[in-house]
Amino acid sequence: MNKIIKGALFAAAVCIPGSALAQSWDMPTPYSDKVFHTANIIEFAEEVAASTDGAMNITVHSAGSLFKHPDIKNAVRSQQVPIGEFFLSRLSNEDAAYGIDSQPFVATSYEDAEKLWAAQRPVVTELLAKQGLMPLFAVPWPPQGLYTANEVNSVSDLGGLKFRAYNAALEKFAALAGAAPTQVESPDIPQAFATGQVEAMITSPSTGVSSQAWDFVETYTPINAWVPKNIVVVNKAAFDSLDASVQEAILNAAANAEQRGWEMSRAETDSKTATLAENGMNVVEPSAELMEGLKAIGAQMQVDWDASASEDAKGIVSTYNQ
Ligand code: PCA
Repeated sequence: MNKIIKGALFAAAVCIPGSALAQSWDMPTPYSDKVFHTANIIEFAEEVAASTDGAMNITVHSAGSLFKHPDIKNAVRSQQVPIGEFFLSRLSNEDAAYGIDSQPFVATSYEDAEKLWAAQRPVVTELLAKQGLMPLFAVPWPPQGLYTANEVNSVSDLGGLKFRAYNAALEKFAALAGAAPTQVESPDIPQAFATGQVEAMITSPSTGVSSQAWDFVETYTPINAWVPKNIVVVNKAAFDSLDASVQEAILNAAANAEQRGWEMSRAETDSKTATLAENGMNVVEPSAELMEGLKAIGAQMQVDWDASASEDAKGIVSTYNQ
């Protein structure tokens, strides 16, 4: 009897590090496993598990499999899940500050995007804190380019095209160019083209490759119009309930993921554009006329953004322009 009790106690004791104290977090993300953002997040989760000796295990549920993209932020806010990833500028309807990275021709290079994020981060952090959320890291997509069946020489060539959009800013940009925008999540792009729901889009070379754009369009024009970001946020109450050492491990892994993600993104710009060409797409430099027309639309959108922005949001742009 005594022996059995001792045995049971011993078993419980050895279980403690592995199970009794171990935390498991589910993490919904919107994009597929083929996308570098997802690979980066999986590495983040692995680093957290390794550096906490298995005390914190984050399971990544990619491609909108646990929560659909539009629901991820509120799922984290309401503690249905403690952590998640989403496209930051999707929140622009809540505050213009979230959308500045998707405004056409504000920040079009990685250098500018870094400067913009440095200015945007404190404002976004404060806004998210009001909802009990805390940003962990943000990673940009490569600069956004134009996918069409035919060569586009001026804005008028976009007139009437059924255009895939992924947020309000792109919807507006496409509409102002005379196209007909429709919201489609990235995992649904091939289906949307195949069924004729859309016939053109603006997105990164990364998403062009992961959706195999060569199956449905022939031309890629790198207009490099903006450099939008994904953000990973955590529920602050869930984070605060963790041991200090686990919190530190998460923050360290997040800082590493941010740095690694920006490097991955930079590397993808050229490598994925090359993949588009290898698969038969014409990669065409934009004409001066096209760029002029698109920039005029961007300038109009920036006037509207300004009119809808809070003082704090406008402060992002003045800090960025300094
Ligand atoms: N890919 C995502 C967002 C921006 C990008 O490059 C998409 O197309 O949905």
